[in-house]
Amino acid sequence: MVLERVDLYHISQQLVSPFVTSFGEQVERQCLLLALHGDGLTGWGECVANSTPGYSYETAETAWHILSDFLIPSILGKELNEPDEMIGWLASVRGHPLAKAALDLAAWDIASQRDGLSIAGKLCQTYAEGPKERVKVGVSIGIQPTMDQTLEMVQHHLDQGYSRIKLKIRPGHDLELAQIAREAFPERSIMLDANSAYRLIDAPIFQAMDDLDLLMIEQPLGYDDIYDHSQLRPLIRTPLCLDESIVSADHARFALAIGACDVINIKPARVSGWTEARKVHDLCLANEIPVWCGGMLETGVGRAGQLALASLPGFILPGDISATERYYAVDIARPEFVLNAEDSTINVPDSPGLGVSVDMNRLAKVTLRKAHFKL
Ligand code: OSB
Ligand code: MG
Repeated sequence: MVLERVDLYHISQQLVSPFVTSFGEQVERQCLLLALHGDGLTGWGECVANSTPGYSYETAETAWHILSDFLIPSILGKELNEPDEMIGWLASVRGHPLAKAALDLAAWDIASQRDGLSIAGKLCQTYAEGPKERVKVGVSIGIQPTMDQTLEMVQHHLDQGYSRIKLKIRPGHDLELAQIAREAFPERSIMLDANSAYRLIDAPIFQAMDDLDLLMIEQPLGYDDIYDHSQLRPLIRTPLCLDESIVSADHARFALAIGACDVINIKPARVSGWTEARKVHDLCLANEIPVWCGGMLETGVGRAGQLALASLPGFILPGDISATERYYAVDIARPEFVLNAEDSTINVPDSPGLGVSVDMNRLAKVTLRKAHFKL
């Protein structure tokens, strides 16, 4: 099919509660959405770059620039046969994975619709088994003002049915938090995410967590560092998971080669999209490295994409893919995603493409600016 037109939207949605991490606080969440048109079909993609360069160097502003001035012009008029062709067309731009992932997801959406398959079904065509129908999920809890509020928040999400809790940590808010959480919830699956806030010299903090039976510790050291994680790993007993520092399948290969991690959090956006995310998954599956699908507070568009990815066979750990209501009171996509409380899962969409539709009225209400690109 010929790619004829792209509509680009920069949106801002209020989060139900502020999300605080070691790199900052988010009250509203910005992102870009794009609609890719061809052969009478429309594919949607989400660029998870936010207003500030905290998690990634990309922002909604830089992604707007890269998409409008380089990426979108380079794909208009191209004939798309299979979705994995898209990322190759974007390769002349270095970096900017979050911007690229939006076009990559739209390509998966539109090509899956053409084939009458869900994205999960299309992604899984390369495996003996089909996609999982529901995937295990957990919840990621931002840093709370007090320890009591953290425990209340954990209890609240356990009551809702989430079986895995991730707590954000930062220097000065780490060991004691982990100890208190473990004491309050001795049987629960708890993990920590440091978002790169520590250095190798901080190893004793993580060694002191050895007996807390944590599921894993995510990205304790530098966002662009793989080597020091390989140095930290033999010093601690808690499984080490990488997030920020795995930006491609090659980086995953480097990490495995030097033993830098036990687990990888695969965020499709961070690795330029679903085609590359599946490569990371395949590498990990072949090397018996468990993976899970990370999140960036996605709208329903990105969340549908996360669920499709997490339906692949190697995703055996619960993902950061919570129900819509955990993020937004009202979202731009329908239907909303709900938690199956009995087994802490969310259903993988099974209708063609993403399996969600964008509510154009709602979209208009949250749009800060939009632009249209045609041949
Ligand atoms: O490090 O996993 C992270 C959100 C924004 C940026 C980085 C991260 C996160 C989360 C939230 O932990 C995951 C989610 O529920 O979407
Ligand atoms: Mg993380």
